[in-house]
Amino acid sequence: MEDLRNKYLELVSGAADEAVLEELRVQAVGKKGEISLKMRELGKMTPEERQVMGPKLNALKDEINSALAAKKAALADAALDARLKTEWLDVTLPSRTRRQGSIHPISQVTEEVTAIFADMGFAVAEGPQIETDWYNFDALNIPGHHPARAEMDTFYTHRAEGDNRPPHVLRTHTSPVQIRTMEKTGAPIRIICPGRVYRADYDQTHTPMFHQVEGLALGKDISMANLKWVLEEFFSAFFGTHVETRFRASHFPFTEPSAEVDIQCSWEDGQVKVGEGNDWLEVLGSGMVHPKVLEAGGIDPNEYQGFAFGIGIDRLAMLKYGIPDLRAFFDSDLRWLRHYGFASLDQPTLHGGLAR
Ligand code: 2NL
Repeated sequence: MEDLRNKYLELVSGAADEAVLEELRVQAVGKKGEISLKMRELGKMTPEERQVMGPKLNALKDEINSALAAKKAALADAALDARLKTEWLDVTLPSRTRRQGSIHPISQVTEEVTAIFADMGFAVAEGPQIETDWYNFDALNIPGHHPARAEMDTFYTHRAEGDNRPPHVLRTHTSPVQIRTMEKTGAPIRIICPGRVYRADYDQTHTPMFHQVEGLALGKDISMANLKWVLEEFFSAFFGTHVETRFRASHFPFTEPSAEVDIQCSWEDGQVKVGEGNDWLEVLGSGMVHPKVLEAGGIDPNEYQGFAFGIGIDRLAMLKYGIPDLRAFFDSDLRWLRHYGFASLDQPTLHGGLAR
């Protein structure tokens, strides 16, 4: 037994790693280990022999287990020491600079517009970007043969083969949201509908997706005069200076009468400035909601009337922030945005540099 003890204590003390230790444990005190086999022999002994050998074997088993545990701890300590010697950390290094994001000008302008109209009692309404042709066209008194409904101008979805229902469209304006709101809440109504709209158009001044905000005010006696006041109030607040507006007679299928609205501006060295000078810039379409459109929204045109208008948000953003090129919005090139005062710019970072 003394041999057994010496053998295992020596092996344990010389073990190089945990795997070797585990092998030794199995070999010595595992179910079929040497010590365990010896313990099994106890049954064949006389009671006297057993009384001597039993405690001795148990003590040996405990001793080997303790030696295994102690060696395991020693190996772990040594491993940690080795790591501490090779791994090091320079806590005086400056932290990594993190690029700072910033709000996109389209989002910012949408928020600005929303806040100004909210002050005048307009709520925000939203709706689907994939619409039925009823909500996008028919309800707005846009007839089937109207050029806006041609494949050339509008994105249509495809139906499965044999499905003869009319295809859905990517909404070409946010007016469908206004029809849906009329149906849902009835009059009176005071809402704006900002959001993405889609037209099959792509050149220097058009992108297939752009942003629009439409407004709708319905009541017993809402007039063109209210429209003019609301728009002047809006443009003055948005551009931070009094802005004159000019109404020109126009035509839309969904309004009667209809007006295109210009804002006062000056041109200098190819730069446009809003709210001064003697030039005019066309910025929106508007009018009194057509009785057929009210009917389509479930509202009695003999009881209610009101105005509607539509403005391009991208255009507003370009005007306000002097952005001459749509690429700034859609190329995701931060250099463009930064150039126009967006993008995080020159916000100091913790270590005194500028965010890049
Ligand atoms: C434009 C034209 C306009 C409307 C949008 C509208 C919506 C309903 C009923 C009547 Cl539900 N009208 N929206 C009205 C006139 C013009 O937008 O050229 N926008 C840039």
